[in-house]
Amino acid sequence: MESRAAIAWQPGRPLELGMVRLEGPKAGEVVVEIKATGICHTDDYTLSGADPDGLFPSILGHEGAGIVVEVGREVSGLKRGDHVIPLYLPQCRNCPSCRSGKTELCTTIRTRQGHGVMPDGTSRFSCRGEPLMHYMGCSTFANYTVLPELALARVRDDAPFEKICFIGCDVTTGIGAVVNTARVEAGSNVVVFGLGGIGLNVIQGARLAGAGMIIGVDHNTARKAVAQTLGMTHFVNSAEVGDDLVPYLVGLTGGGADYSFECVGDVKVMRQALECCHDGWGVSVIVGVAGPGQEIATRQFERVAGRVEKGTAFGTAHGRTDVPRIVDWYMDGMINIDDLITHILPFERINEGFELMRRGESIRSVVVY
Ligand code: NAD
Ligand code: AHE
Ligand code: ZN
Repeated sequence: MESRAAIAWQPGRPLELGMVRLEGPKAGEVVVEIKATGICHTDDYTLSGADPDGLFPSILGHEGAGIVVEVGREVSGLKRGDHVIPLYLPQCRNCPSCRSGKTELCTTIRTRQGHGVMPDGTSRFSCRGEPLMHYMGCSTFANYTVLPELALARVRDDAPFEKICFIGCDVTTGIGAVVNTARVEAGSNVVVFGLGGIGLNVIQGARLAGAGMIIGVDHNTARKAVAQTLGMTHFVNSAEVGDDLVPYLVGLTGGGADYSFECVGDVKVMRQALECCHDGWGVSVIVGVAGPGQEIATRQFERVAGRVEKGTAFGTAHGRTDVPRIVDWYMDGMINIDDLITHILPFERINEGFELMRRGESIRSVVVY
């Protein structure tokens, strides 16, 4: 079949819109008509050429929502017409990692996804006879895409695609970082570095967890108002505080944060996030993705003093189980997605969505097909 797609032919160049060929589903696979997709910072990281795992030419996009239009043989849990959210971290429920219950990093098809191909080692996309690579196993910048059944979360039919696509990455990652990775307890003091799509979802996760102080740190004061509506209790302008940021935060929290979250992708901020934690028990969660090969510098004493650093991918969520629940939370009014989607653009304006993100003018742009 034919699919409209935004093709990343080369790093550092705008996406080229055109028609691509999509092969039908193989065993265990499903064709999804993508109705809406968010543009995530990570898509831009890969498009920039900085991502060591980036492959070209490819079809980017990993934050989508759509409808199943065709199922391959051996697909047992999905049928035509089901509403789904693609999962860049699948959940097979059977590999050693899934069975451990300790990690979200399902290993069944991870290597293939990282290499831009489907589980059988081939791509389903091509353009003028040239194969195009899949991206994070999702490729939601095409209005028809193929995914393995185990990389799709089935969700309720009445949830709006242009809102719930955001749950395919930032919402689940941000809220999951709080409730799954850190397991923040009620009354805890929380510091959130970076108030973009991720940090704002960490803030609403902290509110859901019943955190006490929820401190947001950013140099972009335009994020203060929306962060307050989501539950931020204190705003710290990192540009104004400057080099004294860590002691300032330790003072503000009365000894250090119980939990901090790095939602920027900057190794210097990761250091600040660790060092502003309370000694003896403070936990710092790294959500941001820094440049290739970068290292976090800190005094080893920070660890001796009991501060702990953890990372999280997709908020330590088990996608097929957790994503439908988060869709319910949105539909029940427990979480706010509407105020975070600042721009809804037609597919033809997808490159404008990248520009809005680079200029810090959007929180999240969503493209509808
Ligand atoms: P974003 O660009 O929308 O937001 C980043 C925010 O950080 C902005 O508000 C910016 O003003 C602020 N900022 C920049 N420098 C700062 C500094 N020195 N101190 C404080 N604030 C600063 O990005 P996003 O979409 O929220 O994503 C954040 C990071 O999370 C990215 O690195 C992204 O790739 C990563 N990410 C990780 C996962 C995961 O599973 N681990 C999932 C999605 C995104
Ligand atoms: N390829 C990058 C790392 C990218 C990365 O960390 N990706 C996150 C998701 S970001 C979504 O916006 C992730 O979940 N990774 C898990 C995995 O299995 O890769 C680099 O810098 O090397
Ligand atoms: Zn993402």
